[in-house]
Amino acid sequence: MRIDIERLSAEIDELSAISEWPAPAVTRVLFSPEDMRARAWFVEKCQAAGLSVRTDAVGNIFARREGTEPGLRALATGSHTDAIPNAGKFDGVVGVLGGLEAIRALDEAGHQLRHPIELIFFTAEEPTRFGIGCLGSRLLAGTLAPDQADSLVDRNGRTLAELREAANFQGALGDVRLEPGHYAAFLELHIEQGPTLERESLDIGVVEKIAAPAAWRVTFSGEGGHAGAVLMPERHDAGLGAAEAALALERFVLASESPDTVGTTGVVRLHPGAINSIPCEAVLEMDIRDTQLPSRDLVLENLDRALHEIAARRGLKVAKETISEDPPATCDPRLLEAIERAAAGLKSRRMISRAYHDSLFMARIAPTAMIFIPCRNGWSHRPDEFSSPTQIQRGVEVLARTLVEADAGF
Ligand code: HGY
Ligand code: MN
Ligand code: MN
Repeated sequence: MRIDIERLSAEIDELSAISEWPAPAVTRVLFSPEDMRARAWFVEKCQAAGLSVRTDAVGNIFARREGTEPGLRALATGSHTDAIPNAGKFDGVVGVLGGLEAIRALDEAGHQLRHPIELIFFTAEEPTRFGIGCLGSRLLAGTLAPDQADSLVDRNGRTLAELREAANFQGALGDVRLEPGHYAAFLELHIEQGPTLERESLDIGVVEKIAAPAAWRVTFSGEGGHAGAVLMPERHDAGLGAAEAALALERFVLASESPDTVGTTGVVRLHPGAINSIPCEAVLEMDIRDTQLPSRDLVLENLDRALHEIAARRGLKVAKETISEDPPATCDPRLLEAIERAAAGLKSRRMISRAYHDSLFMARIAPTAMIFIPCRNGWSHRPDEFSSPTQIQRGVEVLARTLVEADAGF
């Protein structure tokens, strides 16, 4: 079997050019013109490979090839191509286009799988549009109520329902859900988005556990006022409440016993956002994770208390909205062994994923595992994110071989 890395590298570059931001940055947000162009481009590629394609009501795309034994449940692989602002060109894309290349390589080698194979392009793994990550895979796994999803609102006040209708994603969100057992197994190839594999000069990461993200939206409200006229003792500055909250999050995370506890205040919006106006409102979006739930939830408990203490002391109102609080996912032991067999001859190790992925939700409905490849300095979510053609080729080869292993064993 031969992985055509020249073809795959050219496709990764072609897709990266469909971006709202100029190269080397990639930005491709759900429902943007770039997202829609990328979807059309991807469907054409799948059809050219002889796959039948369907799109569900939230825009998940399924490209399918039948197997030699009708009636067997499909094997599935896939990832996402949406990209946060100022991102790189490999996050998610390696799993989508690498999955396509694995299917083509098996086909070109004349290897017909017993099971049908489905390549999944998940809608909105990134939280950029609505603040919640893994929108497509949450709905597939049935962990997000369809009407709650349809009423998600973006910063321009447009709902998912409106935007998906405008994008011509047909059908009711309630029809997106797949029953547990729908797939025989799910595999996702992804860049590590961390430094471990490169630091230890390894080729393949066999992911056993996927960290659980919690995402909060916190709004402080104060009186605002003239930056010159209101003396300091009379102020109720929402911006400073927000600043204290972000530092409190850092304090609680650093105090955690678990080295895997991380916390980020990635969004801060001040209103009205004028240099000479005391912020009357500050909206924070806070991301807190760990693979150990108790460590993560202790941070959440402390943070919740601190938010109310800061607000009381500063004469502010505070409102906290839980965007998501998910449990970590454990990958299927049989698939982990299959990946290790497929990676024979390469240097691999078992590891956890600190980033979340669509596999976090696919693990709710199918035996699931992830294959990591190294990325330079562990960098991701930045334009200089990079994995070499050789690293990508090895990852795709291991994915293809693992599909063959799963085809025999599941
Ligand atoms: O944030 C994450 O972990 C993923 O890259 N969306
Ligand atoms: Mn990402
Ligand atoms: Mn990703």
